[in-house]
Amino acid sequence: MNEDRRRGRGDAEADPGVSPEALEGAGRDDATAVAPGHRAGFAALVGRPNVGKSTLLNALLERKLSIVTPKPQTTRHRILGILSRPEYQIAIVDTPGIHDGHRRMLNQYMNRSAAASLEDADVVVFVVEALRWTDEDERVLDRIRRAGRPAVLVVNKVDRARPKLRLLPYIEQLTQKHAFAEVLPLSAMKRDNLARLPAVIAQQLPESPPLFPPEQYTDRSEKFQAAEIIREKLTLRLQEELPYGLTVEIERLAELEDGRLEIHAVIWVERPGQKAIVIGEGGALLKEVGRAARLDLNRLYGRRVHLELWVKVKENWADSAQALRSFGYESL
Ligand SMILES: Nc1nc2c(ncn2[C@@H]2O[C@H](COP(=O)(O)OP(=O)(O)OP(=O)(O)O)[C@@H](O)[C@H]2O)c(=O)[nH]1
Ligand SMILES: [Mg+2]
Repeated sequence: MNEDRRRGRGDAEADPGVSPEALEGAGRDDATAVAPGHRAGFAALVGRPNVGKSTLLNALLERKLSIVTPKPQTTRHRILGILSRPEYQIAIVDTPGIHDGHRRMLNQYMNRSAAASLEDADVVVFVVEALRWTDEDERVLDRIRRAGRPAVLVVNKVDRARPKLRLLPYIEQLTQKHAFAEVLPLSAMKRDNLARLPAVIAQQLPESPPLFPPEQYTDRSEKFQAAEIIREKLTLRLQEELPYGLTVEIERLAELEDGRLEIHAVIWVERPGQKAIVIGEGGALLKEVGRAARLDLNRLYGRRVHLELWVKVKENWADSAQALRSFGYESL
């Protein structure tokens, strides 16, 4: 690898032996040339629900891109996060947790989109929870075996593992199940042992120039992220089955004369009874959700947001192909 070439302009300027002409040349090279041996490709984060895939994506990108809640089946779409470094570019795909036992069309969509990401990836990052192994994990591993892709095993939530000594036999058992390219115990939440993961993933990618412009960090629009933020706040506050029966649609996004951004969002629920629960006593729950969402939206758009929320009913939308399509759950 040509270290001089990869060195930033700042380093060269600090070197008194470098002429101004040479500095000009170095600047141009850095802007256009791809480092020799540069790697690029797709890495899919897969696993059963709630193991911490979205937390891991956000931690790797050091920004909140994918929503996170303590409830399973939070992520419903593939979400791409792009990590660009001089030596590699990893297109990391967060996927819905692969799950059993739910027969609705929405669940099928979620599982299909996770499976498609797994099959299309250059490398699979199989995320499991430290000291836990369930039938659902086993079935995800089956899919990984069938896809025949190189797989890195991430044992997440090690901060919670007690006693720590049990981690070794746990990991030993998993490595006997499959020939993982690498095994990494870490904590996505605490960022423990996270630093090595990008290079470990990149090692499994083909040599290739970058696939995306270096400044691009996702393929998802701000509008998509806005709807997700509202769904996250609802999911955090609603109990039991309700979060699974709602979806959020941004109906209007417009700039106001005072420079604020006006966002109108519709929260679609499946039954009239659910509407009252989402609104809450005297509108209290909706107000609280709106307040929490607005804080994140201000940050997302870098300016003040005026948010209005409506709750509407579309009977059994999660089982209607047409409704799913219109809400952005593309059929695969
Ligand atoms: N203690 C601990 N909790 C974590 C860690 N990583 C994630 N969590 C928590 O686990 C829960 C689920 O995290 P998510 O990132 O939403 O999990 P997911 O795999 O994306 O879940 P789905 O989208 O439902 O498939 C959240 O409450 C996270 O805060 C970790 O390293 N340690
Ligand atoms: Mg998720």
